[in-house]
Amino acid sequence: MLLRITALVFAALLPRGAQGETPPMTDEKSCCTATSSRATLFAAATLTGDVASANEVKGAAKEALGASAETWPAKPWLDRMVWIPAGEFWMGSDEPEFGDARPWHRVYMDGFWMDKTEVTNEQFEKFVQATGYITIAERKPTKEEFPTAPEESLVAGSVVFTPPNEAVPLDDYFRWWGYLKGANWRHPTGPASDLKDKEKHPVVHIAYGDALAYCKWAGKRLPTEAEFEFAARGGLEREPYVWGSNEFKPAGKWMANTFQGHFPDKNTGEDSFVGTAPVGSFPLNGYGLYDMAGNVWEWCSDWYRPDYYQTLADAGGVARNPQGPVDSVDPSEPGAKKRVHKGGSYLCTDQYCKRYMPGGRGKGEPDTGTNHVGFRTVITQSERGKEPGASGQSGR
Ligand SMILES: [Ca+2]
Ligand SMILES: [Ca+2]
Repeated sequence: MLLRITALVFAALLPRGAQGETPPMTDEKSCCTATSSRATLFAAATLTGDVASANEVKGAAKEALGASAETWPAKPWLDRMVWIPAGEFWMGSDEPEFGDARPWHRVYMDGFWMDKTEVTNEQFEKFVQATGYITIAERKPTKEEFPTAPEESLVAGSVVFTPPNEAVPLDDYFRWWGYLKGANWRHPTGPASDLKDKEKHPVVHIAYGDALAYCKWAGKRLPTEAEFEFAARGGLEREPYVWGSNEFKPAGKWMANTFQGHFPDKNTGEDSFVGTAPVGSFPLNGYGLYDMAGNVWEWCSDWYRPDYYQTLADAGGVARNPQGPVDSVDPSEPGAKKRVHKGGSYLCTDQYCKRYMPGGRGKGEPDTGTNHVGFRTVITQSERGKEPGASGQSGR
C-alpha cells in the first residue's frame, strides 16, 4: 500500500505524457504482465452451459489425451466446468527469460473442477445484477488511499493498453500503459467503449478483490497457481505449450489469442483478434479447457515471490497442493505486494515476454485490473455444496 500511495502521486492519475516521474524500471519485461498496478500508473458455440456440453468436453478431453473416460466424479457435474483429475506433474520452466519459474519441481494436485472458460462479461453481468457489486475500477479513489494526490486526480478509472503510433524502445511500459478515466469492465478501452457484441468475451479490469467477490457469490474460489498450471498443461509433461507441440502454430493453426506484428505499436491480428476474443475461439487443451494460454491473464490466489519455486525444490520430494508463499516480494517493484497471474494475454508476443507458455508467471497488485486481466474459478469436490444450485444448474 505504501508504494501504491507513493507512486500514484506521481503518475497514476495524471494524463498520459504528464507523469513527470516514473518508478525505476528493471530489465524485467513487463509488456504483457502489464503494469502491475494502478499505483504505478495510477464460445463460442459450444458454450451451451449444460450437462450435454460437459459431455462434449469430456469427449474432447478423452480424444485429446487418450485418457480414461472414467476420471470424472460421479454426477452431478458442474455447469460450465470440467474435472481436472488428481495427479503429479512437473511445474516450472527452463525458458531463459523465465527466471522466476525455475527450477522445475514436482507437484501433486488433488482433483478439482475448473471453469471451462474465462469468466465472461455476461456471467459477470449476472453477478452484478444479483448483488449490485461495484468494481474497484468504478470506485473513486479516496484521499485516504492516496493522501498526497491532488483532488482533481482522484477519478475512477483503470489501466489501459494504448499502442504508441510508432515503434518505441521496450524499456519503459509507460509508453503503452496508462491510467484512463472511466475505463472499467463495462468500458474496456475507456468511456466511449462498451460491451456490445462482447457478451462472450472475458471480463476485464477485474481487480483481485473483484474476482474474490464474484467467487463468493458463485460459491467457488480462485485457482492456486499450481492448480492453474496443472490444468493448463492438460496432462502433458514439461511441454512448451498447453497444446504440447514444440511448434507455436502446429500445422499452421493458431492455438491461442496472442499478439502478432510489432510490439507494441502494430498488432496485425493475424490470429483474427487484436484485442480479446470470445472465450472458446481457440482449441481446447487436453482437459477440455479453453484459453489457458492467451486471451486474458487470470488471477490466481497465490502471493507472488520469484523464489517460491526454489523454496519448494529445496524442500525436496513432491509438493502437495502448494498454496503459494505466505508473503509477497517482487524485486522489480520493491514494497509492492502482488498476487500471481497465469496464462498470458492477447498482448503476449515472442518478441517480448511470451508468457502464454504454461510455465510463465505474471503478477499484479491486488487493487489493479487492466484491460487484459480476468479470471476463472475452481472448486474441489469436498468444497462443493457452497455453490448456489449445487446440482450444477446455476448457470454461473
Ligand atoms: Ca490476437
Ligand atoms: Ca487466459
